[in-house]
Amino acid sequence: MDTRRALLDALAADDGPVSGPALADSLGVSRAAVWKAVEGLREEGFAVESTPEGYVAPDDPGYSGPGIAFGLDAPYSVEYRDRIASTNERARELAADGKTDVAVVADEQTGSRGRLDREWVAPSGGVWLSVLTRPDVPTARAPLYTLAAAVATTDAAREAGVDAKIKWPNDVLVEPEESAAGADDSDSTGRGGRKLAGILTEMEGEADRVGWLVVGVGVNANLDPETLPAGATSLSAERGSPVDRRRFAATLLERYAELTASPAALDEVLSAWRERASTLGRRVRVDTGDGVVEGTAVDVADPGALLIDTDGGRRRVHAGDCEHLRDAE
Ligand code: BT5
Repeated sequence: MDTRRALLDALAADDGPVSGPALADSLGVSRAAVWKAVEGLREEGFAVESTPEGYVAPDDPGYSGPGIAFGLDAPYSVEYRDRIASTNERARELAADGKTDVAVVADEQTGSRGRLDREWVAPSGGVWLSVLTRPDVPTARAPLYTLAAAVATTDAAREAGVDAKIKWPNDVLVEPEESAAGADDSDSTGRGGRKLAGILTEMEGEADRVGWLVVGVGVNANLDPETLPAGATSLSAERGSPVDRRRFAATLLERYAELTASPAALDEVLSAWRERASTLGRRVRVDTGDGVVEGTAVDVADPGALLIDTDGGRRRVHAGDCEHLRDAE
């Protein structure tokens, strides 16, 4: 696996052909090992070409494990499945096996979940992925990783030409266009916009340190919103054309890796989140599971709590389902 990743990086770094002996030399492995890695990549759908001068990466690396890992500037290996029950579940299995720094990516999920065990609809054509890491941080900071994933997803959507925003705590959405009268019919669901992506974070903590952390991101990429639950949208529907999922997934993973690279990087997540938030400044109603808090969302505070000004004073909410209300409500 490591030889393959090194081979992909070497091919990505070089425009022209790279010879087998040169690869063996630079990777510090035998020529037979290079050949085996090339064969393995081809079996996974990454069509490495052989020319008299050496190996060349395919023009279209494709949406596959090696395709996503090709030129990826993030410290994850990529495990790709055409079809899987749930990428989060698979990442948890890998965690139980002691693995780390893996991105599990699937084209289709047959048993994926949202928060509180809700169903997540994930047909072929989406970007469904889960990143397993073992960050050396206190358990209390874990919510920052969810916010980081929301920022990363928003940035990848914007790079793809879709003006996405974040709804606290874990939704990425596209706000309805205001009509001249300021009415927004499409917002009758109270979601504050059409849902483009959702995030599910799962973790295991040891004492006050995170043991493993799985951040699962589901993005409706090339999907017809008609096939999704009411109130959903997709990148392709918003853009009017399909998105390059390989590039989108790579951008998302690279941004997430950058935002979570160190404690100092994590310190920047809240401000990045604020800049992309749709929730702040709005009237909201949050069902915390332990009561409803209603008021104006004024800020997000470490490590991801929403601050709400209510009639009875300022409240700090750590988790829950958030509804954006119209000003009149
Ligand atoms: C979420 O939950 O938004 C988190 C979704 C996380 C999914 C990813 S995909 C990769 C990884 N593997 C998994 O098994 N899960 C993660 P929540 O906030 O609870 O929202 C769930 C609600 O969103 C559902 O009850 C539906 O109303 C709605 N929903 C379901 N599928 C949707 C979709 N594809 N697009 C938009 N909304 C959807």
